[in-house]
Formats: sequence, C-alpha cells, structure tokens
Amino acid sequence: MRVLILGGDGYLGWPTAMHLSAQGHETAVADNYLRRNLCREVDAPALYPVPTLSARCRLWKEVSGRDIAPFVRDLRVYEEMAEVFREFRPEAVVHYAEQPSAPYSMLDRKAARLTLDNNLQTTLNLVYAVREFAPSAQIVKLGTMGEYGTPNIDIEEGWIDIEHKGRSDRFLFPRQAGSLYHTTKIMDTDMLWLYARLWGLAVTDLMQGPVYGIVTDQTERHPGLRPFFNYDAVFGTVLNRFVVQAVSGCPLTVYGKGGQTRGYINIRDTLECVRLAVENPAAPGELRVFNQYTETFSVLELAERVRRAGSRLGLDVAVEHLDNPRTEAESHYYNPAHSGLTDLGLVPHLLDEDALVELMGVVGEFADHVDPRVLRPEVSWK
Ligand code: USQ
Repeated sequence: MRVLILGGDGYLGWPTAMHLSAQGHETAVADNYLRRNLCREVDAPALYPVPTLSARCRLWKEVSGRDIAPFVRDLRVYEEMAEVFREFRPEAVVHYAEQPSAPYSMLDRKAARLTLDNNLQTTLNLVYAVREFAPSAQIVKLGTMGEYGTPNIDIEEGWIDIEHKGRSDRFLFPRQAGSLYHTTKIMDTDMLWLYARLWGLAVTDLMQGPVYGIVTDQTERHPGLRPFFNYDAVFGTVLNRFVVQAVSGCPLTVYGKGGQTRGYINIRDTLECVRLAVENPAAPGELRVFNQYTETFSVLELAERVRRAGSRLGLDVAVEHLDNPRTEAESHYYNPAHSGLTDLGLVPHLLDEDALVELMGVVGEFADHVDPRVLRPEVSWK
C-alpha cells in the first residue's frame, strides 16, 4: 500500500515509517520540524542528535535497500498538503502531525494558540486533501486515551450505547480532557466523525496512552535511525523520563501522590498497532476507535519498577514526590476496554524488568548528555 505518514519526523512518526517500509509498504513522510523547533524554543534538548529527515531516509535506503520519500512541508498550509498528496497519491494516511505535549499546550496563551491552530488546521487540511486527491484513502489518526480523562465508570472503546427515556442510540464515549492538547484531540475526533458521516471518509482513531522505549527492529540497524527522544518535563513522557532520571543519578519525579493511572504501550507495539489499522481499514463512513495501550500502571508503580530494574544494574534510584504541577486526579478508578487491536492480532511487548533494563542500556550510553535542569517541571496548570 502507498502510506503517507504526516508528522514523520517525530518520536513515533519516523519509527512507524521504517516499520511500514520494512513490511513492504511504499512509504512517504511529511513534516515541518515543528517538534524540533519547539524543543529549541523551550530549551528542551533531545537525548542524542538526530539526522534530518532526508539524511534518515538515505540511511534507511543504505541499510534496507528501500525508499522512504521525504517531504519537508508545512501541512498547516493547504497548498503544501495538496502538493504532497498530488505527488505521492496515498492509499492510507497516518496522521501524527500534531503538537503532542500537554505541558507545552498549558505554557502560555501563545503556546495554547499554536497547539489549537496547528492541530486543527492540519486535521482539516487532511480531510480536504483526502476528498480532493484520494477519496478512497483511509485515515489512521493518532488520538489519545487522555480524551476520555479519568471517569468513575468503565471506559469503552470509543462508542457507548445509551438508553434514555425508553429509547436507545450509540454515541461517542463522553470525553473530558485534562489539558488543551488533549482537548484538541477531542476536537479532531469530532471533526473526523463529522466528515466520515458527511463525505464517507474511512477513519480509524487510535486512542493511545503514554508510549515508552527507543528500540525497534529497524532502529537496531543503525544508531542514526533512532527516534527523536525527549526526556525534559515538557516533551518527555513519564516512563522515558524515569529511565533517564535513573541512569543519570537524578531522583524520579513523581507528581503529587502518584496514584495517577494511565494505559501504557511499548513503542514496538505502537508501530504494530498502526500497521494492523492500515492493513485492516475501517469501512467508508465509519469512525472506528481502538484504545491503544497494553497495560495500566499508576505513576508510583512505574517508579517502583524503574527502581527495581535500576538496582539490577547497580543503580541506587531515589523517588521524589513533587507538588503536582498539573490539575488531575491523583487517585481514581480506571478501567478502559482495549480488545480491538488484540482481536486484530497485536501480541503485546509487556513492561517486564528485561524491557526496562534494555531501555536503560540504550539511554545509559547518553547519561553524560543529560541536562538535569530540564528534568524539573516548570509549567503549571493553575
Ligand atoms: N507524571 C509524573 N512525573 C513526571 C511526568 C509525568 O508523575 O515526571 C505524571 C503526569 O502527571 C500524568 C502521567 O504521569 O499523570 C502521564 O504523564 P505523561 O507526561 O507521560 O503523559 P501526558 O502528558 O498525558 O501525554 C503523553 C503524550 C501525549 C499522549 C498521552 C497519552 O505526551 O502525546 O497523548 O501521553 S495519555 O496520557 O493517555 O493521555
């Protein structure tokens, strides 16, 4: 299949492109380096340097013999999105091209505005480009488990049947996000559902939990193929941050009580989930939703696992409770359904001690690069 990855330079976009290319799909990546630029703006260094998109595509060609076509384009500009579609003529589009950080979206008015504009404009341009240039192409959009928040009832996979005053209907599961970033993802979902109904678009929405890891089958082939990896308090996600903190001798930063529970997923499984969604498309007019995570943990459980894996490597890992910079429940019910992707064939990589020790090994190569100043959270939700 001809698969276009929007946001193909990011932590997940690039590894997804290699994974699909390795499976025999004809693959292209489009990105405007927004993530790299925002990281510079907030002084959030990546753990190691990452080559440009074109350089990575050349490296991939050298090690695999396969092409990934790079498009450095600003997808907020319809003409640039259209040009990519005209040239590549995708059959499937994977949409990662969003400002992905909750803390960044809460930084100030300017960052909030950028998050809203970037995420919604890109999604709207995608909808129009599909209609104009590739009407039978399916859209696989990365959503987030954070769309649901932490309600006091079981979370369904996207849809819920409701009986009301003797009648019943099926609706999107109620959503209540905890940041502006997560709210833009809700808006994306609503926009895509509108155009699925109106124009018959085929859409899969992958509600993903926080991802961890660096290593995939393809990154193993050359260090220059590793993903863009943040560990700072704005762009880094919790488990990746804990691993970096552990190997660099800094205490693990548990926000508040640490009872916040989320659904986590190994980066290898993210790539497989996207492949499964692409190869088993939604029907025209359908908004299909999968909850994309494999295991739930509280923040304290993650910290304890990292501490134990660290001690296997002779590291003395300390855990520190900080005042929570976010407004979120610190102890709550959490039970989301997540059978859709397993039913399609996902075989999860679970978070055992070996997985953590492997990640600590790779991160450990760069322990000297870690800047402890960027580990402390500075952005407050208040
Ligand atoms: N947390 C800590 N200490 C830290 C960092 C985070 O206790 O040093 C806590 C947070 O307060 C939160 C939980 O860990 O309760 C997860 O935080 P996170 O930064 O790993 O995840 P989040 O901000 O929710 O966002 C990340 C990705 C986002 C994705 C989302 C999935 O950045 O793109 O959509 O995970 S989910 O969390 O399910 O919404």
